[in-house]
Amino acid sequence: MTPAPLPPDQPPDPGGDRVLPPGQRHTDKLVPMHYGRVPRLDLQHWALTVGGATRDGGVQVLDWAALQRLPTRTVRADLHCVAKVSVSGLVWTGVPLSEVIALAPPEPGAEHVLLSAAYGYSAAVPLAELDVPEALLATHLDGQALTPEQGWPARIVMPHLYGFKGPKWVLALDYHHHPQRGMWEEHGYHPRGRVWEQERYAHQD
Ligand SMILES: Nc1nc2c(c(=O)[nH]1)N[C@H]1C(S)=C(S)[C@@H](COP(=O)(O)O)O[C@H]1N2
Ligand SMILES: [Mo]
Repeated sequence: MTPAPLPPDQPPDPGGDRVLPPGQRHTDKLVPMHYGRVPRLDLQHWALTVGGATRDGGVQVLDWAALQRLPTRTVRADLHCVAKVSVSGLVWTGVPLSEVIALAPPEPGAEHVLLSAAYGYSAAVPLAELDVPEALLATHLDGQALTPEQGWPARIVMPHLYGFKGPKWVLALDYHHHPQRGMWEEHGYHPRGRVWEQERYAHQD
């Protein structure tokens, strides 16, 4: 997949390269942050499965070839870790999650999503946070294919949410009728995780 160049008219992420969300401090470059080892995936076997409470009750398997047929988008965004460091001005390219949702829509009322990745990492997110134009199934960073440490072949990017909501090495998106708990939510982190509202911990609600 050849990433599209950054459209000149695209505004930067709110706050851009200068203003950080409350409670965050800059760090210079993307330092890979994850639990455990970097999984060894291969494109022959990789797929994103979209399942759970789908409208037609089926499971959509989006393999690498199918992914290449979908439109892409490039988004310039900062990455904000809930542990309070931020990296500015990353340029992500990938398939908008709205396209993925359109391919395999949820059942009416299934408004929660659990995203799962290799080695059991998971993140829970309300469907509405995923179905925004800048939310991506990202395959490229700064015009280059993701490195294994960065989540190759694909990771979820939702610039308005804390980094923990975006699994690297993502494998599944499942719709649910009730809120789920992923790895961080299980430890008291926020069910929605919006950065500009500082939604770090569930007990803030
Ligand atoms: N599979 C997986 N994805 C993950 C994580 C992880 O531990 N495992 N950490 C998350 C967290 S907390 C952050 S801040 C970002 C960090 O992205 P980076 O490693 O590219 O800096 O990845 C997110 N995605
Ligand atoms: Mo993080």
